[in-house]
Amino acid sequence: MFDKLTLKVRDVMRFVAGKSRINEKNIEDAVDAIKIALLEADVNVRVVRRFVNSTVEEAKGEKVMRAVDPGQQFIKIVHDRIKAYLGGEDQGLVLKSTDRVSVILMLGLQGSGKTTSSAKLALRLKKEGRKPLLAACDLVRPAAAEQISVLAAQIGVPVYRGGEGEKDPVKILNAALSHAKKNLIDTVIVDTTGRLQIDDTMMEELSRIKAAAKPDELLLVADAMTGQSAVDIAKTFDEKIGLSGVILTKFDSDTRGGAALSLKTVTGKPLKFVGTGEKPEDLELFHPERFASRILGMGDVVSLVEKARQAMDQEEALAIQRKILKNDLTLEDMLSQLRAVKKMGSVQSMLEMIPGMAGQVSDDDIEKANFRKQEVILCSMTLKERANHLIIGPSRRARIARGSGTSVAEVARLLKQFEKMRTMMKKMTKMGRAAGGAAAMRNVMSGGFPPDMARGRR
Ligand SMILES: Nc1nc2c(ncn2[C@@H]2O[C@H](COP(=O)(O)OP(=O)(O)O)[C@@H](O)[C@H]2O)c(=O)[nH]1
Ligand SMILES: [Mg+2]
Repeated sequence: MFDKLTLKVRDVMRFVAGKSRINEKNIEDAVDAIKIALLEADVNVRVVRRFVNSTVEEAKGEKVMRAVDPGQQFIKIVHDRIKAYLGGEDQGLVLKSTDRVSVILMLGLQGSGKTTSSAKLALRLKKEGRKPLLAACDLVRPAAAEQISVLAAQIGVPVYRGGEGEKDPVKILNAALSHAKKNLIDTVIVDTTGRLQIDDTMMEELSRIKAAAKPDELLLVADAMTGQSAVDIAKTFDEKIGLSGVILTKFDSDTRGGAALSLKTVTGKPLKFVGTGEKPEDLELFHPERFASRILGMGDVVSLVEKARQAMDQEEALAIQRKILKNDLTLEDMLSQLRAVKKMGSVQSMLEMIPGMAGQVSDDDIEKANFRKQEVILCSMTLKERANHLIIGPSRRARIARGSGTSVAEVARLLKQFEKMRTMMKKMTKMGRAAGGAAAMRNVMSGGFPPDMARGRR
């Protein structure tokens, strides 16, 4: 996600942060480089133009030129602007209280990921303690009802299907709604028919479904990989049907991120969720703040800790969080994190969240990093060694290498990497502590950039 953009923008940021003085020329050069990066990321041209004009204007203002640290000020401006283009604040679902039935209508073209996303949302709501029902209102594709039933069984959510030969989605919808009322269901997620292209028949059918459903949320499901066309589709659906938000799917495969960056400005509709894989768990609430930090290469400790929390049990995650803050992370923690990473699935997405790693890792690097090997090395250490890495001298290193079937160099590399991780955490902590703990860490990420992080030093 945003891989190339992140790399480019980081270069610019590093260049600017290194300047003790900023003049109009510096600013223009920097903004120009960002402009090219944005265009290459397939961001809408008009959006780029607006971004450039407003950033230059603000950056040339008194505040930046006269600031004690103008580089930091400039970076903050870019960060806040990217955050605003990504939609500003987090936008979750707006549903009724659980004593009534809320309806979520899923719209979009065929293959965009509607059915998958319906199941993902259902699972998410179930985890939040709601009682969702999936309504299979895609009657055009023969296998559609079957597909949603399989997914529903997988996540343990009920599904409502019409009878054999039923041709009218509105009938099924109405039946599903009364079924929901009788069965203490509080949220009905309606999967609809998509076509390969927007056409009048589809829009008419959706209008009828909308009128019957009186939805609380009208979500467009669009494929992020289609870039600007996802934004155009959102615009059309909003004009014809009306949307409350967008889910961008296949975010895991979209390296450019142009759709996410253009959507809010072009359509005025918020990006609420992103699909990050094919499994029912692979749906994330979209956090503009965190993505802005990620694009600037600041990593994203908040997401990291939260994601780890899902994979580890709560206790363990809290303990690690506490350790990060106290800076007494051990090799033992590294081992449990490695194992958590394996549980989490995508190593790439995990690494992207680590400060300084964003845009630095390719799949190739991940191969080289060889997580399994690291796990074996860590397992060949004694508990005492894992509790205190400082006792691991040359002879212990040799023993660990022998025991794990690796080389002394590989053991050394792991230890070095661990040191690096600790140093990085220490930097994060310093700024966190100075401003008062973990909550402040979040603030720091949104505003006051610590100088060495913004410079991208590791
Ligand atoms: N990698 C990836 N694949 C996805 C995602 N969402 C959906 N898919 C895949 O896209 C294909 C089409 O999804 P489907 O839900 O059937 O689309 P629909 O026609 O709109 O209902 C399926 O193969 C899904 O597994 C996602 O977020 N990431
Ligand atoms: Mg479908």
